[in-house]
Amino acid sequence: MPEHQFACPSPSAPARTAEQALALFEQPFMDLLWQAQAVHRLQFEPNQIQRSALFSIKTGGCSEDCKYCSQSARHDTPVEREPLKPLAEVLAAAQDAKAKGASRFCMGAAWRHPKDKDLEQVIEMVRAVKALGLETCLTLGMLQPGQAERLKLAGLDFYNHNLDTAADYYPQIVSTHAYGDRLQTIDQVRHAGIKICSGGIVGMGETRRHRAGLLVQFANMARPPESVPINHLVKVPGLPLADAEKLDSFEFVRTIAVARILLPKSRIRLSAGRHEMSAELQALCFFAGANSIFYGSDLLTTENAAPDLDNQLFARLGLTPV
Ligand code: SAM
Ligand code: DTB
Ligand code: SF4
Repeated sequence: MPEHQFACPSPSAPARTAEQALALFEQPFMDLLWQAQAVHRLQFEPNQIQRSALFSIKTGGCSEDCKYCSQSARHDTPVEREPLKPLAEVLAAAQDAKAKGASRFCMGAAWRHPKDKDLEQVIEMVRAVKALGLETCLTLGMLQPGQAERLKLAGLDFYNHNLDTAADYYPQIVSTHAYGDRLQTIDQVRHAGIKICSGGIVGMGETRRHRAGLLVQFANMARPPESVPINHLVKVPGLPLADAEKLDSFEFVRTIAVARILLPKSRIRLSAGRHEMSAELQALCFFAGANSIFYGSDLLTTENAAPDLDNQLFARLGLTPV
């Protein structure tokens, strides 16, 4: 079976095909949004949004060549390398995020994979952040056998590891690791009993079929990710994708809606790129089924929408935090 087909379709649901997902995309916009909103209301409280704070615990200097990433050592971007942050700094950021209203704290490191000695320090961070009463999430790159189990023992709630795009487009975006490596880490996380956060990026020059292919990968997992971040490419100067054509906003909303329909039980997170989106576009994304955001003035190396503006938007739309 080629790698981009489905390793483990759910025993209870028939495998979805990219053609079926494309048919969803191709519906009239209003029909698609109506359907997505109906699915959303069956599974979730319709006016509640979950908020995750994001914090870079180790920045830049990554060995990988992901064309969208400002932290790759292979691209000449304005990002300065920084070593693993001390525990006290991470804890202060987590306390601040909690005070502002985040329910989850996601710590990201620009690694191909964590070394065992680094993992020991990260485990201390997970323990300390959890003790504040926050949910914890890590994104550290690929995991070696046994590492997911150590993170589970430390009490980690979520591990983020995105597939980013369809399997057949991935080699055009990353050459230093393979799609199969990403799938393997996701499998290890699932088997260790940690919840999965996995999504992708749009606006990288991919086709609608690629966007459909990414979503179908998740839909056909035996247990789809609990959390699915949909990022819009942030065009950092110096990236190989810095001049990628902007994705049409309605196509972005369609992607959220198809994600909601194919992944009815997953929280869909309106992720990177929100800074550039109008309040009206974000409201359409929420109507299409997005029910989570990254909350806080920074993402990893780029700006996020300001928390004050987010809170004003929530008030205008009658949305409440989880
Ligand atoms: N190194 C780890 C990895 O690759 O999984 C964790 C960090 S990596 C920055 C996490 C995710 O951020 C990527 O998988 C990608 O989806 C997202 N991301 C990175 N740069 C981005 C950008 N310029 N625009 C939108 N999303 C981006
Ligand atoms: C995810 O899907 N998006 C976040 C998080 N998971 C780690 C990262 C977004 C990064 C945006 C570009 C930057 O700030 O470097
Ligand atoms: Fe960026 Fe992660 Fe790729 Fe490294 S592995 S270049 S941090 S996306």
